[in-house]
Amino acid sequence: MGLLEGKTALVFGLANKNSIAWGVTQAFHREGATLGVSYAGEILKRRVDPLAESVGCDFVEECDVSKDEDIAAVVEKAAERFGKIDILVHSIGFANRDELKGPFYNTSREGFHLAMDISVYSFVALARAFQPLMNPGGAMLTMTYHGSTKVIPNYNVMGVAKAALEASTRYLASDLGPQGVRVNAISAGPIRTLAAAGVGGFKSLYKLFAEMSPMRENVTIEDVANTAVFLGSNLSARTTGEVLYVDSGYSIMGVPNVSEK
Ligand code: NAD
Ligand code: 0WE
Repeated sequence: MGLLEGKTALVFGLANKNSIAWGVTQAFHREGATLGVSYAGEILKRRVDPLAESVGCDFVEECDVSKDEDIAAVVEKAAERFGKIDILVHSIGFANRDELKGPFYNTSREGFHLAMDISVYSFVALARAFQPLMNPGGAMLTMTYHGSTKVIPNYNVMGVAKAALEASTRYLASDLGPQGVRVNAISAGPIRTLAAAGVGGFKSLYKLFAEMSPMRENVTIEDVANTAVFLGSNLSARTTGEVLYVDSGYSIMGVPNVSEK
């Protein structure tokens, strides 16, 4: 029997087959969950529709999380279709490309606001909007990165946004705990997704990761997805407000393994 049998999950942030959200969707399907997916805009529909179809998911909704009316519309449709839901996955982040290079102090006011709105506030807004639909024993999940607590060159305003996202996870966990809903974050190592494409220095960062992490291996969307299964399932019944690292141990290292060189 699947670990998510009898549970309904909504996954936000599907863009293409490389998306962490797609890994999560596939793993949830494998574990027997009933699924709904959401994507950002019209242009992604062409990619997302066939992916959803391949896992027998016919709840596929467009939702730009910067628009309150879009969020309200998905809530209404989800209530109509599923009644209650058990798992909500937030796998969304965005900053303007020009904020992800050069000194952090060059972050514009507008760029700061945008990154915080799409990457942080959207999780708070989704949590509020879906809270009335959540079954007790339910779980909410978001995706974060080590740049929240340590400086990763060029990650800049996204690092600040991830710090706020992790703090939001704790506040939401405190709010929703009494109704039996858990809220956790997964901190994934670097993965080649759309959100990593064209990021200056990503390639060397990716390579360094495999060399420096205790397990000497990069992280896949399947690795992240299996942890999402755990955090969405009853196996993690008493874990909430946590940031769980899926990073081959990278973040525990103080210096690289110089003895190997
Ligand atoms: P991705 O590009 O596949 O996913 C990012 C998603 O955010 C896309 O589907 C995009 O459409 C969506 N999005 C952007 N603006 C939106 C909006 N206004 N409304 C709705 N959706 C919007 O890349 P990914 O790597 O799968 O990213 C998913 C999450 O994982 C992000 O929060 C990212 O920060 C986080 N993360 C990624 C990595 C990595 O190395 N790839 C590592 C750790 C954490
Ligand atoms: O969270 C992320 C992705 C963040 C991201 C990336 C982009 C690139 C394209 C947010 N917005 C945009 N906007 C774009 O226009 N990661 C953890 C992956 C990532 O992004 C980096 C990294 C790593 C790792 C950016 C700079 C340095 C390292």
